[in-house]
Amino acid sequence: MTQVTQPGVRSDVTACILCSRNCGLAVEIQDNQFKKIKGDDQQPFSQGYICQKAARLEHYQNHADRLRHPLKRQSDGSFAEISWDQAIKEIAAKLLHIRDSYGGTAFASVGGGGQGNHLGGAYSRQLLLAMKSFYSYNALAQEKTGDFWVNGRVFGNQQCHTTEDVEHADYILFIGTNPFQAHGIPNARDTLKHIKKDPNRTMVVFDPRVSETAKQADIHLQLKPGTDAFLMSAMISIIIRENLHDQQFIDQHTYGFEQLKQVFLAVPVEDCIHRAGVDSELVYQVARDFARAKHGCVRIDLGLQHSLHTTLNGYLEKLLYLVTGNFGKQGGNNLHTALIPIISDTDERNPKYRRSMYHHMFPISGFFPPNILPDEILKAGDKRIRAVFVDSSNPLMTYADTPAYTKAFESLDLLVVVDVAMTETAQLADYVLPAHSQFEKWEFTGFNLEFPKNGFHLRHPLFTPTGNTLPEAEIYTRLLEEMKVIPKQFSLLKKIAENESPKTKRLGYMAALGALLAKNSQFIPYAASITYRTLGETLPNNAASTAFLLPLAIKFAVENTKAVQRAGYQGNKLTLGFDLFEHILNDRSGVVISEHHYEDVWSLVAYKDRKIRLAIPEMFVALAELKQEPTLDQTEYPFILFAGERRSYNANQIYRDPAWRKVDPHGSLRIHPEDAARFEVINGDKLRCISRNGQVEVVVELDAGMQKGVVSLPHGYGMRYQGSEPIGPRLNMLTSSDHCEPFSKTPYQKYVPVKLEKVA
Ligand SMILES: Nc1nc2c(c(=O)[nH]1)N[C@H]1C(S)=C(S)[C@@H](COP(=O)(O)OP(=O)(O)OC[C@H]3O[C@@H](n4cnc5c(=O)[nH]c(N)nc54)[C@H](O)[C@@H]3O)O[C@H]1N2
Ligand SMILES: Nc1nc2c(c(=O)[nH]1)N[C@H]1C(S)=C(S)[C@@H](COP(=O)(O)OP(=O)(O)OC[C@H]3O[C@@H](n4cnc5c(=O)[nH]c(N)nc54)[C@H](O)[C@@H]3O)O[C@H]1N2
Ligand code: SF4
Ligand SMILES: [Mo]
Repeated sequence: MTQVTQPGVRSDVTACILCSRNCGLAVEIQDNQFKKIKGDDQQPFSQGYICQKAARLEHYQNHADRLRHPLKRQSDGSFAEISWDQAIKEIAAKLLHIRDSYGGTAFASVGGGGQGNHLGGAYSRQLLLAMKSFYSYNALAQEKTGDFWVNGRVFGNQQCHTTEDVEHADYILFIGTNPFQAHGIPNARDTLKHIKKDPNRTMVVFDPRVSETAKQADIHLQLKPGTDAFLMSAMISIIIRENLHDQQFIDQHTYGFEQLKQVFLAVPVEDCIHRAGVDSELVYQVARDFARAKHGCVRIDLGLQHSLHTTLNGYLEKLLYLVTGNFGKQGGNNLHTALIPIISDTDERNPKYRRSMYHHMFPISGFFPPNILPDEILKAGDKRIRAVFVDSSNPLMTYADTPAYTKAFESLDLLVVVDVAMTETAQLADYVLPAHSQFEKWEFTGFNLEFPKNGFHLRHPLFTPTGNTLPEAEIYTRLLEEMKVIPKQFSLLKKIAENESPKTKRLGYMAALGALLAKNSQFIPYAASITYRTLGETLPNNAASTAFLLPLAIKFAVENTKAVQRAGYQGNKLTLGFDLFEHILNDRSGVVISEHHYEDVWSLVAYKDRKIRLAIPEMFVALAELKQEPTLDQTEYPFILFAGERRSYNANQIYRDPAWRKVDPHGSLRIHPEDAARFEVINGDKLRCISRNGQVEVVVELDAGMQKGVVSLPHGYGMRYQGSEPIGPRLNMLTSSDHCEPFSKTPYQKYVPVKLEKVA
C-alpha cells in the first residue's frame, strides 16, 4: 500500500520499465518525483532483484524532452500547441477521409507498446480495426517473428511460445544472448552467479565476443558471427548419429523424427564446425553432455535473431531441446500461459491474412516487419500506405535504414505520434499527442512468460500527471467516438455497472456486456473502450483503463481453471476470473495467476493431438541451402559490425537524457587491439564506421574480447536531447532495409559489413 514515511515522502511499489523482466520496485516519492528506488521484495517473481539501470528512472519521468501539450505542425515546420479537442477532431476527420477515399490498406499502425507499457496497446489496436486495416508494424517483427513462425509449425499456433527454466537447469546453453547485461531471464545476475558457483551445473555460451556472460561460463564457444546454424545443425547431427536423442520422448510426444533423422545424418559435421571456427572436440563434448544432462535448457536472443538464418536458427534451437527430451519438465524449455494476448496466430498458408501491397509480405503472429515499411509507403503507387500512427516507438532511431524511414515518413499524408517525449520520429509528425508517463497511469506488460508459475503485475499510478497530457485509453477512445465508430454513451451498460451489488460481483455487468456485443457484433473490436467508459468508471482509484482485464481474466480462468485455483483464487470455472480480477486490481506488487504441473505443458500444445511436429519442410530446404552458402566477400567491407549491443547504460530509446549514464557516454566502438593498432588508434580516438548505406563517427574502446575483424556498437544511443547533435552512434544510419532474412524480413543487425577509417 502507499504509505507516508516522513512528512512529504510517500512509499509505493511499481515495476521497472526498461526490459522485459519488469522487476518489482519499492520507491519513495517526494514532490512528485522519485526520491529512492530499490527492489520490491513482495514482487512474486523478481523478489527484490534489480539491476543498476532501474535506479535512474527519474531521468525517464522528468526530463527536458517530455511532451506537455498536443502539438500540430505548422506550414513553416514549427509546432504549435493546440487543444485536445482540436487535435482529436482534425485527426479523426483526416483518418476518415483517408479510409473512405483509399481503403483500409492506406493506414498502418507502428509500435503499440514498449518494454513497460502494453496497457495502451489494447486501445491503440482498436484504431487499426476502425481504419479497416491489418497493417500492424512492431519491433517484435524485427527480431522474434522468425521464431514465432517456427512455433506455429512445431506447436500448432504462433501464440505458443516457450520459456526456459534456467534456474532449475543443470546444463544451460546461452546461444546469442548476454543475460548479464540484457537480462531476459529471471534475476539474471544472481541466477548466473548460482550456476557458476555450483560444480554440478554447466553453463555454455555461444558468442563471438567474450561477453560478460561468457566470462562466467564453464565453456565458451567463440564462434564466427552468423555461423550458429552451422554449429547447431552439427550438434543435432552428432546427437542423432551417436544415438543420444531421447527416443522415448520422441515416440511419445512427436511426429516426424524419421524424416528428421535422415536430414541430419546428411549434415557434414566437420565442415560445419570448421565453418563456425570453433574447436571440434569441444563441440562434441557439449553436444554429448547436453544430450545426457538431466535438466538441459536453451536460452537464445538477438545473437541468433538479428543474424543470418534467423528462422532456421529458431528451428534448430528448438530441435536441440526437443530431440533430447528437455521439454515439459523442470529445468527444460516449456510453453507458458498468457493473460494478455500480445501476439496472434496468422499462418501464411491461410489466405484470410492479407499481404502487404509492395512486398506481398505476410504477417507473422499478427505483425508486419519494419524492414518493408519504407517501400510500402514509397513504392506501392496507388496502393501505398498514406497515413501512419506511431505509438510507444521511435522508428526513426530503432528501425533499420534511417534514411529510408525519413524519406518515407516525410512523404506521408498524415503522421501522428503518441509518445511521452519529443522523439526524432515525433519531429516529423503532423500531430504529436502527449501521453501520461508509465508512472502517471495504470500500466502492465504482457511479458509474463513463466512456467509452471506465471504472474501478472498491474501497476498503479505513482505521480500526478503534469501538463496537458492524457493516457492512451482516453486518447484512442476519444478518437473512436469522434470517428463515430462507437457512440459516446452506453447508458444502460453503465447503469448496470453502477448498480451492481457487491454480492453479484460483476456478473450482471458481464452478462449485459455479452448481450450487447452479441446483438451488435460491430462493437466487438472495441470492447476495451466500451468497458473503459462503462465498468471502468465505477472502478476505484480511477482505474477505468483496466476494466478490459475483467473479460481477459475470466477467459484465462476458463482456459486454465485448475492452475488458477492452485494459485489460490476462489470460484468455479466461470466465477474464478472475477476473483482473479479483484486480486490483479488490488495486489499492488503483482500476483501469481497460474500454477501448473510440468506435465500440463502438453495441454498448451495447440495441435489437437497435443503432439509436436519435428519435420518442417521449409526448414529442410533452408538446411540444404546452408551447405551451398558461399562465405562473405569482405574485400570492400572487411569488418562485421554488431549494430546493437546491450551494455550497462543503454535501454532501447526509453531514456533520452544522457545524464542517466554513469559510463560509456559516447557509446563507443569495441574493437580488438590488433585491429585498432592497424588504424593507429587507442581508447578515446575517433574512427569513421562506413557501411554501404551510410556512416557514423565513433569513439574507440579497445576490447581484447572482440574477435579480430569484428566490431561492436551499442543500441539505444544517437538521440538528440533538447535538439542537440546526436549523442552516440545513430546505428540505423548504417543498416539497410533490404539487409534482412528473405523469409521473415528480420534485419541482420548483428551482421553489418563495414569498413573503418581514421578521422583526421
Ligand atoms: N542493458 C540493456 N538491456 C536490454 C536492452 C537494452 O537496450 N539495454 N534491450 C532489451 C531488448 S529489446 C532485447 S531484444 C534484449 C536483447 O538481449 P541480447 O540478445 O541478449 O543482447 P545483445 O547484446 O543484443 O546480443 C547478445 C549477444 O549476441 C552476440 N552475438 C552477436 N552476433 C552473434 C552471432 O552471430 N552468434 C551468436 N551466438 N552470438 C552473437 C553478441 O556478442 C552479444 O553478446 O535485451 C533487452 N535488455
Ligand atoms: N540497429 C539496431 N536497431 C535496433 C536494435 C538493435 O539491436 N540494433 N534493437 C531492436 C530491438 S530488439 C527493439 S525491441 C527495438 C525497440 O525500439 P522501439 O520499438 O522504437 O521501442 P523503444 O526504443 O523502447 O521506444 C520506446 C518509445 O516509447 C516512448 N514511451 C515511453 N513510455 C511511453 C508511454 O507510456 N506511452 C507512449 N505512448 N510512449 C512511451 C519512449 O519515449 C520512446 O520514444 O529497437 C530495435 N532496433
Ligand atoms: S532493466 Fe530489467 S533487469 Fe534491470 S531492473 Fe529493470 S526490469 Fe529488472
Ligand atoms: Mo527487443
